[in-house]
Amino acid sequence: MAETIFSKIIRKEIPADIVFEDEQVLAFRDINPQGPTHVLVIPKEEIATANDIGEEHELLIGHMVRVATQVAKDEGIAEDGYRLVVNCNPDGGQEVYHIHLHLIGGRKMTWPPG
Ligand code: DGP
Repeated sequence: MAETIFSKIIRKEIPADIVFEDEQVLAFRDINPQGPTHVLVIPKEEIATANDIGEEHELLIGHMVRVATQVAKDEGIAEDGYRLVVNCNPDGGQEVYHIHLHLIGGRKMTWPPG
């Protein structure tokens, strides 16, 4: 896959407001927040889209979800609630082709999404 701007954020070549990092994942604040809390959780491994998740990624994807829920608790939005979103390909609204989990909260959200 072609490298994206998220690879540069992982390598710290461009700045980001990082809220969590370990060997497998990085979590940082979205540059265009859709709520008072909007954090992206990304794997350090380059996986382009949800369609590219293989059996070998199951633990990694589970880890991303657990990190997102821990960040939600750290941000103080867990009890009120939040949304976890993975946009896939053009119809899903994906703009950056390095898979990422959006954690959005701090406001009441509507359903269905637009
Ligand atoms: P998506 O549409 O699901 O591909 O979301 C991509 C998100 O990435 C979008 O909400 C804006 C965010 N984003 C894009 N470039 C940057 C960047 O350079 N820094 C940060 N922090 N976020 C970015």
